[in-house]
Amino acid sequence: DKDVNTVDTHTRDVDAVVIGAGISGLYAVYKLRARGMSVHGFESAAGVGGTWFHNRYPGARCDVESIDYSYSFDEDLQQEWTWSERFATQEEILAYLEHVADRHDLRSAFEFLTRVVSTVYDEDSGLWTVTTDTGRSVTARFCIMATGVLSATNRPDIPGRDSFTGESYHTGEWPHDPVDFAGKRVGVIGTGSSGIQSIPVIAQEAEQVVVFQRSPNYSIPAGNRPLSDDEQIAEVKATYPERRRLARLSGGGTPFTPYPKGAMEVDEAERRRVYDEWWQRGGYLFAKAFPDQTASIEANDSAREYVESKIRDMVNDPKIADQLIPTDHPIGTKRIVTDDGYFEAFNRDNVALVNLRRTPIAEITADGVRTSDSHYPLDMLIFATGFDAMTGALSRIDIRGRNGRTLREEWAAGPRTYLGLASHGFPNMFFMVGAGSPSVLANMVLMAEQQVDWISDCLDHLDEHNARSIEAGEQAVDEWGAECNEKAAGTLFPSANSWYMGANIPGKPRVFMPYIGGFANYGNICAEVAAAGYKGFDIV
Ligand code: N01
Repeated sequence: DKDVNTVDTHTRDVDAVVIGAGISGLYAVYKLRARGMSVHGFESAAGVGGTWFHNRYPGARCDVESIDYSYSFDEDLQQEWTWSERFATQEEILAYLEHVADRHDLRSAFEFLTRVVSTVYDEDSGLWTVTTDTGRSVTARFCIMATGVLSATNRPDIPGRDSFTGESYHTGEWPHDPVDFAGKRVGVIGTGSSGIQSIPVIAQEAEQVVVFQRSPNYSIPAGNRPLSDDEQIAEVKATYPERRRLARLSGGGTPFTPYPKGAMEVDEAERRRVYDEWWQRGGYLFAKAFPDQTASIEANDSAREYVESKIRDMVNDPKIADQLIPTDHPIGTKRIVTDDGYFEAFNRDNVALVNLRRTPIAEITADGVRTSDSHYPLDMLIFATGFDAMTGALSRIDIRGRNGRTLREEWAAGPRTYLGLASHGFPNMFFMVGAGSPSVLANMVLMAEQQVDWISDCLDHLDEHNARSIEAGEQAVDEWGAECNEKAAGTLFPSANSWYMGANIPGKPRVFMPYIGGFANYGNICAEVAAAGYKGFDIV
């Protein structure tokens, strides 16, 4: 099996450890090696791919167009690889990442099936000691935390959760062997992106699907289609550099900009025309049709009403439609789901909606789910219950910086970073695509490239100055936190109980975690900090 470890497993010291072999970790290995550094990677899974390794549930796709959700660093790769669909399946994205890993010999850096349990900084030596669940320890000067932002799965503590004796899965830890739904009664808990993508696909095969919905979500049909037109593909490839340039200038890392006027600055007919156009484009980008849509409640209401009427058109039973329409958050302040046939699935005889706001789950039993008014017998129970997002993968590692201070302590009231890249007290440790950066609000692939390129330049700078370490200054962290909060406060996002806010995990601090000032702005700020000699960082 090519996924199994090929690296030598002797303890050795390296220039950098990269934790995680997803999109950002793979590129980090590539780039650091290109600088002549020795790199050792750790990955808890059996292969590369991160998110795309784990999320194999039926219907899993990316909601960013495949031609944009791909690396730009290798022009030959960009020209040679041809995506088969507008929105790629998990399978195709994983095949792509495996191809990239092989093309650049990236697997050889990684020790797979190895989970990092701690990273401890020693001030005297200036080294991090990275220890794994297999008992290995590696020392390194730099630590790149490419641990993913939607990677620590959340199985809520529902009474009786572990007593179910049928098949049980979490969408984010989906098995590699095919799951057979035929003739089975399947319960799905959760109606976020994972639930909404999988429910219509499961419904085609299963005898019955029972959807346990606590909060309805906005979802917009993807408008997916095959990319089989050679002329179109040739056109994209010929204009790739321009497409990437526009993506880097955008708010979200894809080559799209909102309509040039606000939703309330145009008349009803023009507004409708714009919404129609963005509806046709498909998916979550609808949240960005007008620039003020997630900042002004009036603008937001116009988008919400448009989508509500679409949902009513798609669902035959008006009583079911009512329950599928969110009432608890402005549209777009939770990630709008990009679906394929979700609402129509409720027109099928074999799909039932259980509204947990009316009849909450009392317990999970050996053979089903009991709500306050019924027992639903099930053969399979699927947890589409999401993740301890953005900070969960880091807080599951015992990270100790200067003076033995843990990252858990440092971030107890919410993530504290400078530019999302570094934290005070944790020299030579870089966080990839996480809290304090545009992260999940941007195209993850370009996001990862931007940060890794910045880190690589930063390491050049350290070398040029014979510096031993770089650390985020305390004041810079405070100011960046204030900047992130201020940006979020200017939007409607903090009003939603979203995972962006940490609201889905009991006890987690309520802080809007990503930087919402835009992908291009963020890139400019990072570039300015570098140009000013890494202003705000302490370099010694
Ligand atoms: O997770 P979620 P997800 N009892 O947290 C419910 C990306 N992604 O895996 O809202 C009952 O969104 C919870 O209910 P509530 C994307 O960024 C992208 O679906 O807390 N229900 C909610 O309905 C996405 O936003 C794609 O009331 C419980 C659901 O579980 C992010 O990943 C595909 C519960 C969790 O939804 C996470 O998506 C997949 C309980 N105790 C994922 N606890 C693409 O399309 C939780 N829930 C690219």
